[in-house]
Amino acid sequence: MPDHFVDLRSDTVTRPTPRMRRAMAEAEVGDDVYGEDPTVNRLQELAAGLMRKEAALFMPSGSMANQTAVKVHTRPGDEVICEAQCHIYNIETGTMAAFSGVLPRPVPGTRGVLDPERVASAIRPASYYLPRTSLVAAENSHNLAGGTVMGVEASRAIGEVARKHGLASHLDGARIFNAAAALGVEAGALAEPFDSVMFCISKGLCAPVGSLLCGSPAFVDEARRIRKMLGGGMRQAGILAAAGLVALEEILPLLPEDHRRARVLAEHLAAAPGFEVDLATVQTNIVMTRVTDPLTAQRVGEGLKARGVLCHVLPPDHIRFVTHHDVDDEGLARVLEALAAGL
Ligand code: TLP
Repeated sequence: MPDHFVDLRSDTVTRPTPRMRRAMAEAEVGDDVYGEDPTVNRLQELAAGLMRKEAALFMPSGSMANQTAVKVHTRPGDEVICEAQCHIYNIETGTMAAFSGVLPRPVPGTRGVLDPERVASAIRPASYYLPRTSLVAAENSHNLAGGTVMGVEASRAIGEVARKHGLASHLDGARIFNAAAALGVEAGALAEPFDSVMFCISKGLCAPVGSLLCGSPAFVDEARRIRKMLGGGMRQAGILAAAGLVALEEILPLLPEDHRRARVLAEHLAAAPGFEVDLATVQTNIVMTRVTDPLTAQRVGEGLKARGVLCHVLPPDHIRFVTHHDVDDEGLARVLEALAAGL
C-alpha cells in the first residue's frame, strides 16, 4: 500500500526498521537445513529461553508453525479441542483437517479465554468407537476476540487439564508479547504451561518473515521433519533471523505504545454514533468494532479508505483495527479525523 495510507488492517503490514535492514545485510549465514546458520541458531536459542522451553525452530510463518504443532501432537482421526474463534481452526484454510486429518472440537471461550471445566467436559472418554482427543489448543492474545489476553493462572489451568487427561497442549502465541506486555508478566510465564508454543516476529515486532515454534527437543526434532515435509526448510535464513533478533530487542519494549493508541481509538469509536465496541476486550493492539445501522461495515471500510485509512472489514458487520509500530500519534490523529469527517 502507498505510504500516504494509515494502514490499520493488521500489524503484519509493519516493515523492517533501518536497524533490522542493516542487521539483515550483515548477518552471518549458513545452510539452516544442515542446522548450520549461526544467526538462526542464535534466534532459536533466544526464543526457547524466552518461552521457557528447551528448544525452538525457526518457521516461515505462524500458520505453518501452528499446523506443524498440530501434526506432531496428533494422529489422523483425533480430535483437537480449541477455542471456537481461534486462528488455528478458523483462519488457516482448513489445514488441520487437510494435513493432519484431525477434527476440531470448538469450545466457546469467554472473550477468547478457554474455561478449563468446559475443556475437561469436551474430552472424549477412551473408547474404541470414539475419536481420540489428543490436543488442546489455546490462543494468546486472541485475535478474533479483539486481542484479549489470558493470564498466567488461566494458562496454567488449561495446561493442567490437558496434562491430567494425558493430552498435549499447544499455544498459538502469535502475539504473546502483546499479551505479556498488557499483563505485565514475562511471555515465558504464559508459554510455560503448554507443551509447545508458537510466536511470530512478523506481526507487531516488525520483522519481515518468520515465527518460532518452541517445545521439548523431541518435539522440535519431529517438527523439523514436518517442516521439511511442507517444504519449509530454509537455507541462508539467517538474513531473516537477524531481523528477529533486532525485533526482540528494539521493538518489543515499544508494544505498550501500540496498546495505548488502540485504547484511544477504541474509546473514540465507542463514543461515535454507529459503532459498538466492548471496551473490556480492548486489552492490546486490536480494536474490534461492530457497525450498527444505518452504517454497514463495507461502507465504513470504503469511506475510511477514501480518507486514507485502511481497516479490515469482517462481513457482515465487524471491522478490525490493529495498531502497530508504523502508525504513530500523527497517524492515529488522521484516523480520528477520518472518522469525525463522517462516513
Ligand atoms: N493473523 C493475520 C490473519 O491471518 C488474520 C492477521 O492479520 O491477524 N495465529 C494468529 C493468532 C494470527 O493472528 C495469525 C495471523 C497467525 C496465527 C498466522 O500467522 P501467519 O500469517 O504468519 O501465517
